Amino acid sequence: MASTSPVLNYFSICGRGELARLICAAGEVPFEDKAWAPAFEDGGWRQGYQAIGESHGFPGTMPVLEHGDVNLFQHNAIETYLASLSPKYKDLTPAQKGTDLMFQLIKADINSVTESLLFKKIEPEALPPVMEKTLGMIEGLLPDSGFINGLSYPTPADLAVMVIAQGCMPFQAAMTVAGCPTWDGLKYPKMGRVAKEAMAYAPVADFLAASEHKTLKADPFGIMPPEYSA
Ligand SMILES: N[C@@H](CCC(=O)N[C@@H](CS)C(=O)NCC(=O)O)C(=O)O
Repeated sequence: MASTSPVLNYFSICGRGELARLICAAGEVPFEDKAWAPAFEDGGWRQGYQAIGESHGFPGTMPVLEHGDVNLFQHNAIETYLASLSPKYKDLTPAQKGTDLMFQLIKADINSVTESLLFKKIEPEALPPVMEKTLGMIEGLLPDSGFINGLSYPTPADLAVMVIAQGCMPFQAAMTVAGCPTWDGLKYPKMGRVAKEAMAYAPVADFLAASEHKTLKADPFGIMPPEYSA
């Protein structure tokens, strides 16, 4: 294994990078958070980031993880790799690891559909029925108390729920545009609880407090109401 810390290259928003950051924070994996700021300029992604992925033979997208000889794109692969480095997560059971990946992929699906709204590939009216079905399904999977894998600390599954429930771009930003935001935790109380308890877990709370660009809640398009960031 590389002796240096992994370097995560991603835009200074939540998106496909925040769960990797949170896995490092909660999983106690020291990493370098190379956040590309500002993420947007002149109405689009700020240019130049393509060279990072392309230098490794990947598409010119982010996130890209660099760790010694290991270079990865595809955000779920990056998340799982980082979890495998974690002293807290590397020895989870196959069932716990499978559950983590399932929630990571649910989060990825929600990323895709909410991003489609913000990039105007779907109309706002299309989002609420999709969210109702998907978020209702997540709510039904969550425990009444404690974390998803039954441990005293959040695993990637809980952190994925936290990203869906509290992350601005594109999750809550798109839901807000479509009139179905859920960050207040009222409609889906179990999601709200898991997200809040994951955020309160000390290593996560410390990461959020120290996060230079406040990437979880960064709102570059000014979509969210003031109460969201309060
Ligand atoms: N399949 C890749 C997709 C990565 C991706 O589309 N990243 C977006 C940001 S979330 C990006 O780099 N967009 C800029 C572009 O496509 O040029 C993954 O899951 O990581």
